[in-house]
Amino acid sequence: MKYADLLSLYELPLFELLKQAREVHEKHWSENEVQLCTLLSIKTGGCSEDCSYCAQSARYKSGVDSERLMEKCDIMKRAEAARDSGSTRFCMGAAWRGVRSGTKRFDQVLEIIEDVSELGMEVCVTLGELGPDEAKALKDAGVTAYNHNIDTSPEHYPNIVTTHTFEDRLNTIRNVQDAGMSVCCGGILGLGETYVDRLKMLEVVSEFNPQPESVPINRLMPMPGTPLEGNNPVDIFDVVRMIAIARISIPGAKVRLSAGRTHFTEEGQALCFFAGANSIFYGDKLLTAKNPAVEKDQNLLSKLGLTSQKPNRNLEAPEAHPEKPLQPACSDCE
Ligand code: SAM
Ligand code: DTB
Ligand code: SF4
Repeated sequence: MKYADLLSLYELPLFELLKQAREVHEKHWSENEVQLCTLLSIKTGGCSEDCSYCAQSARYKSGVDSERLMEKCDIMKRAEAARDSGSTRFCMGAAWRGVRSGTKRFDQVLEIIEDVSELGMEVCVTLGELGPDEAKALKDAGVTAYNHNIDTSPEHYPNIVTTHTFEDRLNTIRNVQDAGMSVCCGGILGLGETYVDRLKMLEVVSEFNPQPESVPINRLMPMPGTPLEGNNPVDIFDVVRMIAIARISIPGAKVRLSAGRTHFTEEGQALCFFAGANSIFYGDKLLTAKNPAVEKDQNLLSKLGLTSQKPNRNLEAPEAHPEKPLQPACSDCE
């Protein structure tokens, strides 16, 4: 959806926007279901990149130590526990700039994915930058979806990260699509961006062809020691507004209410679900930051009459729109 149309949605009175988002939501997601995803940091800290929101960058004194890649058997135990607690998607994150075929650590990750994918959950990974070969190898190993966020608008991105570019992010997303994996791509609210940046971020994500299978909306969790530790929290109504606009502009995607829920009230979260959020991270830890306890989330979902979505291991990457051009891999290709 183009910026002008997103802006028209943004300018609506909140209840009118919610009404429109709800209509789209009911048409595409009539089941009152929420997907429960468990996140596990399989390689924490020590990252070469300088993303100014991230506690895992080696450049900041955030108190997050650099750890080695977790052992496969430990990951399997966590994946089995996630499945047993009702999660239908298991997302593994690594604090790397990216991965390269032919390296020991990439081979180890492929082995881990092969085993996790036997458990019957959707498998999502977020490992940073990928080339075409790496993307294909991940798909063959059993990855359902690859998470790679653009995080903010192309214009604001260089204010947040300097060690890689917005175009680098788009190239990886193109490689993921070409390999036939689903794309999970969203961003963070609270990076000092304007509402224009937020809408431009949604313009880029909603104009992907095919559109992403899932769209995480994170509210910045200000991490001590990072450059953004003192940022003001984004108002919950602004979060709700972005979820509603994401729902309308990317109707078939799971919109994931991601980082930041520990600071939201139950009423705030209920409004996010009403606006079109239909997926959450489930389990008391995100990568390094806190997430609500499982019992608390179960209680909230039950109070709202929401149930958990079944896994869809045969999930196909969304089809590209035949009459629209594929988005260019980077601006050099336009
Ligand atoms: N290194 C990989 C990458 O950059 O894509 C994967 C891990 S990275 C931590 C995954 C995503 O987590 C980021 O793109 C960002 O959207 C989100 N994230 C990281 N730190 C956050 C924070 N403090 N608050 C909210 N979201 C955060
Ligand atoms: C996403 O968009 N949010 C998740 C997941 N993808 C990998 C990560 C949130 C990280 C929050 C900060 C932390 O735990 O360090
Ligand atoms: Fe590294 Fe990813 Fe954190 Fe950036 S967001 S510092 S690439 S782990």
